[in-house]
Amino acid sequence: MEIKVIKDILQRNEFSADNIRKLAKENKWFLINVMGSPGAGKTSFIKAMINTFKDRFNLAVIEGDVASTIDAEEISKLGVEVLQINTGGACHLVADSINEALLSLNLKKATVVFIENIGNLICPSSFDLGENMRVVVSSVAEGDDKPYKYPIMFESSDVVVLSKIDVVEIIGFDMEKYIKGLKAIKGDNLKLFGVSFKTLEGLTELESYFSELFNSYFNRK
Ligand SMILES: Nc1nc2c(ncn2[C@@H]2O[C@H](COP(=O)(O)OP(=O)(O)OP(=O)(O)O)[C@@H](O)[C@H]2O)c(=O)[nH]1
Ligand SMILES: [Mg+2]
Ligand SMILES: [Zn+2]
Repeated sequence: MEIKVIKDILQRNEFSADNIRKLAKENKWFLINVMGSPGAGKTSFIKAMINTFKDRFNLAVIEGDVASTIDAEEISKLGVEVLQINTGGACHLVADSINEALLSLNLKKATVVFIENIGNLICPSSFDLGENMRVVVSSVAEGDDKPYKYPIMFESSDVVVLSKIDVVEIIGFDMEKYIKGLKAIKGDNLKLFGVSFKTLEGLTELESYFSELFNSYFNRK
């Protein structure tokens, strides 16, 4: 008897991700997959980006959480279109849900879409969402050893946002060790921004990086 095998889950995800890429290209959407541990500062990062860019670009947010609409409510207060995905238990977002979310958001052409992934340093990095870029938000509070312990997440991200730099002293965070660990993974491709979403330290550099990126993607001077 022949045994039927259901198509590999990652292969199916790739198919959906390809669809998203096509859709995004046609509509000139720029999708940013924001990953990181629970509480690392993913929502804080997205809120900071919204405050900086909402008057200059079309923005939208897809919020992924196992449960609740807490983050979506926060984002919605800033006057930006937001859609919540509740995975009900799954520890990462899949391209199928992003596809559906993009269609139901009814986005304008030329929109930056922030996707807040589920708080998790492991499997979200294995699931292609058809995104244009990946940002990992890693906080000082999690410790300076994270690049050593979770290399794949850092390897697969284009930008590392190290948040909570206001508590470096309290935590006893060894910045040199952290950067050494990152460099071992990223080499010269390392784009690291140390920021505090509390004191706003380091935000100017982060904002000018994204400003340049969006301007060139949307062909603006
Ligand atoms: N001191 C300090 N606190 C911060 C900073 N960034 C975020 N926080 C706080 O850390 C907590 C978690 O931040 P969020 O932005 O909600 O983190 P998240 O990654 O979205 O969390 P989940 O969605 O639950 O995974 C909040 O209480 C923030 O106010 C920072 O740079 N410094
Ligand atoms: Mg959040
Ligand atoms: Zn998972």
